[in-house]
Amino acid sequence: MLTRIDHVGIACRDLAAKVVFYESVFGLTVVAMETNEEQGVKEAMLAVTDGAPRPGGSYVQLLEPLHPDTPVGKFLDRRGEGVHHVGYGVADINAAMASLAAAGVRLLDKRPRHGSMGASIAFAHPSDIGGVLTELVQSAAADATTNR
Ligand code: V0V
Ligand code: CO
Repeated sequence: MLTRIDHVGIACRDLAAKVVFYESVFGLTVVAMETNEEQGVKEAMLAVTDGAPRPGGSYVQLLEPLHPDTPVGKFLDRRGEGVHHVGYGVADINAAMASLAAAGVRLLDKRPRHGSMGASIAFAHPSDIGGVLTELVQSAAADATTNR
């Protein structure tokens, strides 16, 4: 079901400062910056790659909450800055969601939502996955492949 690690989501209080840190210390490059009102975040995707960034690659996703009363805002209050979730690539998000539900894992989304860089995403409850908030990601690149 899981084809790759799409991104590691990291909660931070100051997105601009963390972007500068990851760029200067790790030499990463920002490939997208978005505000996602539905998810309550301002976020940056930085490509983790040994060549040119490509669709379907791996990313660090830096997340700053838009308000305290959001998933990332509550996480920062409770646990402070750090790893918030892992996003895994899937070829077919609807099939992956059905498969998780059949295994008794609670989904936090009834249907796929809009994610970074045009992806379709859905979250599964951390309490059912050993304390790891888990995100399914069908990237726009995967969509394009399916439709070809
Ligand atoms: C909460 N818990 C976590 C957690 N957040 N455990 C691991 N990782 C996290 N990030 C624990 C919490 O400590 C509780 O454990 C338990 O889950 C239930 O907590 P709760 O009181 O229900 O907590 P809430 O109200 O903070 O809600 C947590 C959930 C919420 C996971 C339900 O954050 C959510 O719906 N997240 C999905 C959406 C999201 O995270 N969006 C932001 C990223 P104990 O104390 O009972 O043991 S947006 C994104 O990634 C995008 C756009 C993208 O990739 O494209
Ligand atoms: Co994410």
